[in-house]
Amino acid sequence: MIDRRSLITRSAAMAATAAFGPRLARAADAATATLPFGNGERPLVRYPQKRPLIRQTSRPPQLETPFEVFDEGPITPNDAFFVRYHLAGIPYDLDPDKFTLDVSGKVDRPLKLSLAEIKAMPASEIVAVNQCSGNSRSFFDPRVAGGQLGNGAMGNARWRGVALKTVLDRAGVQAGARQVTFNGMDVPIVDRTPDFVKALDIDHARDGEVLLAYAMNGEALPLLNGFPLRLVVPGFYGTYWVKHVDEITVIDGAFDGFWMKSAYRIPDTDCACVEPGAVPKATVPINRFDVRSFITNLADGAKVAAHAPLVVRGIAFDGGSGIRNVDLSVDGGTTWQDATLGEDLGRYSFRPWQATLTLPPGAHAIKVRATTTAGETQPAAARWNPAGYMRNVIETVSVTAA
Ligand SMILES: Nc1nc2c(c(=O)[nH]1)N[C@H]1C(S)=C(S)[C@@H](COP(=O)(O)O)O[C@H]1N2
Ligand SMILES: [Mo]
Repeated sequence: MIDRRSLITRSAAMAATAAFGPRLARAADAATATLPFGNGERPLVRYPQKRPLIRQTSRPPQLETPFEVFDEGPITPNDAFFVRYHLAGIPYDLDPDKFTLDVSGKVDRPLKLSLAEIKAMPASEIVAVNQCSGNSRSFFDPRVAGGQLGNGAMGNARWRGVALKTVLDRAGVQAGARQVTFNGMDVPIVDRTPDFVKALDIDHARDGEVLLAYAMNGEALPLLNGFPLRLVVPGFYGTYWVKHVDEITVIDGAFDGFWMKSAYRIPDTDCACVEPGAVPKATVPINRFDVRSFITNLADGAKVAAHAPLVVRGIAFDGGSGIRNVDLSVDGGTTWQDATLGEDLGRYSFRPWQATLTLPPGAHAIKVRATTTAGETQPAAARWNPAGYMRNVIETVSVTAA
């Protein structure tokens, strides 16, 4: 998805960094990526601890992962992991030695835990996909407002931290507790922006899988992915994965802050969809991922060899049932051929898959479809909702064999 010319411009900029230092390099850094939709050109920009990523917005930073990264393997490298913020006041200077996590509300023993105390608690690890609700929003037709994301607002990492349950148990949740709220250290820079606070139901918060993570792929969290501590909610959309989390409050009602009550809501219908352009009658908070699959080694428009084995590979994932199978079709979805699933890193992880096709000369549309162990699969036609969430249509990559 990065065109050749941008790659060249980028290498020139990187060479300039090496030779002249960042100041000159910044001037030379005109690299762009072109996402496959109208007005899809975006600058490739380098932030601290990150390789060049596709910049969607700068204040607050929203950085998308270039899609070819997903072909590097099922784990997304930290320096390529996407970044999404709602608030521009990011805690750039936070001192991990002074960091504390407050746990209060309907608990017997309010806690104030240092990072060292958190790291001294029993650790757990889980491989899980973090995906923004609006991943792939730019492909909605009719188009919808919001960050015009391609398919790169997702990533898969091995998270390490303490189970939220362990911390809540230490605080002693009181009878009548209904939800737990999470607030991070980032702050709005204009008064009218509400602070970013999210809530989970008490049983979900205590399921043992939700983590307070301090490490990602064996390293401290990158600053822009929530250093020093973030919530990891396996199978749930990224909006719940509160970064720089330092305030946890147990409450006896349903939290009604802006980011739960007004934002991040989906139509209350089986498909979380409505007729294109329609306004949903009722909505509920967005929650678990639907199932998706992608081809990662062939870009749209690729030229491939005819009558020769063509390796097609990619990833599939869902909200936690796990992937049962992945199929490919080259006849518009009439017949499907099984792909071989790769390494199983757990039911919340990207599942790699691979297949070999042999194509006659001509134009071909390769479709990929995943099915979960619960029998859920992807729709042939895209669903629509006004916020541009949960896209999971069967993806198609067009290639020419010669
Ligand atoms: N503190 C804080 N946490 C946050 C957000 C935010 O704006 N502030 N955005 C959420 C959203 S919508 C997403 S998709 C994920 C993105 O995680 P990442 O930036 O590590 O990729 O962070 C979530 N956690
Ligand atoms: Mo998001």
